[in-house]
Amino acid sequence: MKSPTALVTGVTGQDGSYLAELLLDKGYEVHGMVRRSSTETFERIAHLKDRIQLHLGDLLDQASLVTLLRDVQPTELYNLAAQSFVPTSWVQPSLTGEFTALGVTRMLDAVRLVDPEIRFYQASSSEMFGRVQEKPQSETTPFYPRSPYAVAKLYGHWITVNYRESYGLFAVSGILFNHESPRRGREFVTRKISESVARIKLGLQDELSLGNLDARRDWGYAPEYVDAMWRMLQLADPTDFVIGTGVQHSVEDFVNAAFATVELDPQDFMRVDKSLIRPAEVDTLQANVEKAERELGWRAATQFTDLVEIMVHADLEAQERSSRRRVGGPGTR
Ligand code: NAP
Ligand code: F7E
Repeated sequence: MKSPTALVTGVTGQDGSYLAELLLDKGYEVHGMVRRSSTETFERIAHLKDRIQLHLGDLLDQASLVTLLRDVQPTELYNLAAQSFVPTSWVQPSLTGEFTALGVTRMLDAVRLVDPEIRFYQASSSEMFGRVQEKPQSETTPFYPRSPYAVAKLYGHWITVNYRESYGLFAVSGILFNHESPRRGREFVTRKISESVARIKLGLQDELSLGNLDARRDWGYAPEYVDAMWRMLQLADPTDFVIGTGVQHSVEDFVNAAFATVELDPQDFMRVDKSLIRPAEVDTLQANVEKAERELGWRAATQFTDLVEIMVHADLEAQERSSRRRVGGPGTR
């Protein structure tokens, strides 16, 4: 019997790389969509390159998506590609809408035209709850997006629901709260902190500049979250899920835990940079994970302090490795 076949958009990103690993472990034939770039961005999937098949495609280009589905003939499609950094969405609001909102319609139309039996996962976001209308947030909490990114994600969410209801597609939306790892992009706050703390410990950097330290997030460990995505596509009927830990912490808590990991005092290195404060902030997010626990049998396992330690230790190792390649090597504080 042919192995199940999965196509992952955004395979070069944090989640795409972990999802590709999970699907390979489960015996899937794994295909990834990548966009053309003058410099390859395959760092996160370098270790998988002999086991997955990569294809050119872009969320901006409808024909490339239709051709891709015809070529790959996937049984499952995970749409993880997006312009995913919230601050950039104020600088490039229209482009964010093209990728993160209309890109979902293009992908759903490709599914509808090529093979409506394909099971479709849409990477929705807790940012859609924005100025929260209820605490904690569940699948039935009203949305109030606070950035062009969140508005675009909300469109992607509703078009997924709409194509499920209009055309009977097996299309689900996973409303994922923040999830982090050593593969997180360096511009997101957790990775910015873990990398900076590692560099400060090694004497490679003097200070850490951050914006709003009071924002509270429900931070989990990314490899666990891609398992929830897979579980959603194995259900008998398509339905949407909130995925998170159910526990929230502030940015300041993350800073304190990260410096504690390397036994340094944050007061000696922290600086607040007002230019990093957003035009509209999401102050607090916390998931209500009852539905996921009940219907997916999924629950986050990694606790906050363990997540912080995993990230700081990974960045210490990465910085030490790259320093060894430079003459002299690092010291420690
Ligand atoms: P990420 O690391 O920023 O990865 C984004 C991926 O999208 C990259 O592979 C990127 O490719 C690709 N991409 C961007 N624009 C594209 C386009 N026009 N055509 C094709 N590919 C394109 O994001 P992530 O953290 O893994 O998140 C995965 C998804 O979940 C995203 O949709 C994000 O918005 C959503 N999400 C994330 C979180 C979270 O906490 N991580 C929470 C909720 C929802 P390049 O390598 O070429 O740039
Ligand atoms: O910010 C505050 C910032 O950029 C978290 C994306 O994956 O999760 C992510 O979006 C908080 C915000 O993530 C800095 O103001 C303070 O309140 O790590 P972040 P995000 O905006 O929550 C959601 C679920 C997604 O869907 C997104 O794709 O931290 N903060 N100082 C800072 N944030 C950053 N980036 N940099 C700072 O210096």
